[in-house]
Amino acid sequence: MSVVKFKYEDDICLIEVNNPPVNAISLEVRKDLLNAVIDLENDKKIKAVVICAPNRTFLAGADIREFGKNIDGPILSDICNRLEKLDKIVIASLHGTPLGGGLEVAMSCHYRVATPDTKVGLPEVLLGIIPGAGGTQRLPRLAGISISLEMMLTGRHVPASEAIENGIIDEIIDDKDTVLNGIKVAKKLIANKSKPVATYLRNEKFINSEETKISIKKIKDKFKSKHKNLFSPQAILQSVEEGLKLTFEQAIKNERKLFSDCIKSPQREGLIHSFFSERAVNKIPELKNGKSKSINKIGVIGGGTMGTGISMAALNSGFSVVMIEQDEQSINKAQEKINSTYERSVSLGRISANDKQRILSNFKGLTDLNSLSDRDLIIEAVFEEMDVKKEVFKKLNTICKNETVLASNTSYLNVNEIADVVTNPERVIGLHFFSPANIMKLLEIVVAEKTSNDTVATAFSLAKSMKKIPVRSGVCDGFIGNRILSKYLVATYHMVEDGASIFDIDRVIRDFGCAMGPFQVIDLAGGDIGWATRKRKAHSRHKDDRYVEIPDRVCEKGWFGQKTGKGYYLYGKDVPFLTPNPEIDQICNEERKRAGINQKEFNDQEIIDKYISSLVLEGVKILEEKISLRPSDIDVVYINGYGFPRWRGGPMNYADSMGLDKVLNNIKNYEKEDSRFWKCPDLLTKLVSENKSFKDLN
Ligand code: 3H9
Repeated sequence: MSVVKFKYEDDICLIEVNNPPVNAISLEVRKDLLNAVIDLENDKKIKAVVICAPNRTFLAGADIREFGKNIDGPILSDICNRLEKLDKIVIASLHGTPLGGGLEVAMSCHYRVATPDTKVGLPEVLLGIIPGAGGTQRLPRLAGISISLEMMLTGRHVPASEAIENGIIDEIIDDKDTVLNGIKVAKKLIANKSKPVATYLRNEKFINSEETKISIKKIKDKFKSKHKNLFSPQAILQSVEEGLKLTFEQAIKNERKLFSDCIKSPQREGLIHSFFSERAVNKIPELKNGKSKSINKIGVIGGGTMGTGISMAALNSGFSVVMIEQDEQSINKAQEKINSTYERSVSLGRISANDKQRILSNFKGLTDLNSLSDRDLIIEAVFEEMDVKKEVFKKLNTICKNETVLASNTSYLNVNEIADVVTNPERVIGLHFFSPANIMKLLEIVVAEKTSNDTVATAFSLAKSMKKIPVRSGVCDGFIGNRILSKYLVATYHMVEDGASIFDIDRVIRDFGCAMGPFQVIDLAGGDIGWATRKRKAHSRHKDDRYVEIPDRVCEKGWFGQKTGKGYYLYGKDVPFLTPNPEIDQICNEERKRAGINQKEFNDQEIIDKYISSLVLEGVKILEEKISLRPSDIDVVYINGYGFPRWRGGPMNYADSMGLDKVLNNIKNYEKEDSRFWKCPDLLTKLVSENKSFKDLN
């Protein structure tokens, strides 16, 4: 069946696109659209054309799966140019999310009508490319240069009410029937004898003036640090700036060239990998038969940083929340924290005072655990200590309804053990939120041995309501994220003891694109947390494991990072960002001496190689043990929870791009120095011997 259908109503031609799920503009759609335009070029009877896509959404952009493949056939840019030059009025009837190529098609039409809930945008920058079908030239002509650049550099989805103010759409009709909306407008325009006005001729907002230069400079300054390392934002700016000096035709050619450069860039590959990986996380076996329970009332136990963050994440999604703390003083403190966070949002204009009141009307802070008896789901966020957690779950077992889902926000502990204290452990699950839980998108959903499919389905549905990115993890110490983190921190300590400077390591990892270096992260989280974990695990450490004492020496001085004003760096009102603690190097030197290490120098590449190798090494073990279902899930965890650069597609994707043989070779070399830590997993050897990559396992 054809993906583009035609209907005729008197002198109006209706073009309906139907390419589920999101009407992506695939080769087939482009072929059909081009044929339609050719027919219309030769048709003298038709006076108006309506393009719409009556299902889920108007065209949501090019078919991203085609990028990087050699595909012969019409290109969207040419179709848009011909569409725009038709001698009949062409109307785009929009609803849903006309994004990227979808908006570019709409902007080549002569009139745009939209339903009120429509959101438009050019999000190509998020995929490492630029709008390649005239978007960089037509959007500025409709909306002006500043607004267009801001839209293209952020990829933001702009609601219809704003789009009409900016001139991107012409009319909003409060009727969901996108076909009727289009026909209604077509009839009106024919009756008014309106003539088609091509967007490329509308130059009044696209002028190469001094004022324009100043606006562009302001935008460049605003996005400079955000887009450091990124290729496509520069190409977007270049296309617009150069377009100002070129004819429209030349500007389109220039845009096409820049688009092709972006397509070839590894950043495009990394970002598109990230896009599809974030959608693949929902493809898990439990969701095939699991049925989500209805969740309205949530209980949160613990009012610390995690408990308050989780409560706010739930409140923001409209859930009723009861939070439990041990005593009045603690609950008041937690309530005050929540209140002040919303107060700040009001003062920043993010929400209204009424919104705050409405959200907080769903919140109660109490001290009696029995108050949780009516809750549909409870998230425990108490102290990270097995006995404390078990005690809480034992009590919940007697207090809660049988069908209440019981979740633990543990970041390391064994969820099977926690589940065992409950009569029906199939309702127990781990929900590992990341701090601040009301902001961070990642949610590791830890499926224990006896967790039922329905409980898993409920957790995934909760994540969706909270607009989180859920990743399924099996049970192990630290799950996917923290288990890899532990490995990589130890690898980092080894490097430091071997002679690398802490500040060089942080710089190199930041330059690689990570949000922060490992020692900055430790200072932010508090060095005492890792110290407590190291002490907890000391008895289970093998006598032959290499143990570096440098971080312990730092903690023994009471230097826990930001919270104590001193850690690996110094903190304070007048202290510049990233000022090294001058005593750290001395501690490192003393420890190297004590451990009898012959110091060596590390270059930047050696630091990155060890960093990536340690992430991949543990990642592969996690795959072997089936803790993670696929490499791309590990990528999603690292991008959304640990500041790994999205444009590198996550550590496993980056390893693929390096070549797994090179990663294996590095690990084998390190194995010669420390065979316990760097023991090479069989799966990696197997993949290399079969000439495969992690992509093959996704
Ligand atoms: C572009 O247009 C370049 C142009 O300048 C042209 C140059 C020549 N292609 O997100 P969902 C799949 S670049 C292929 O779960 P939602 C997605 O993988 C493009 N597939 O739904 C998923 O598949 P599955 C610019 C796509 O309702 C399914 O559709 N456009 C595409 O939460 C449902 O997706 C964009 O960047 C695509 N373009 O959100 C828009 N889009 O079910 C990207 C989606 O097998 N898309 N899929 O997992 C989005 O932002 C969201 O998907 C959207 C719907 C808001 C549309």
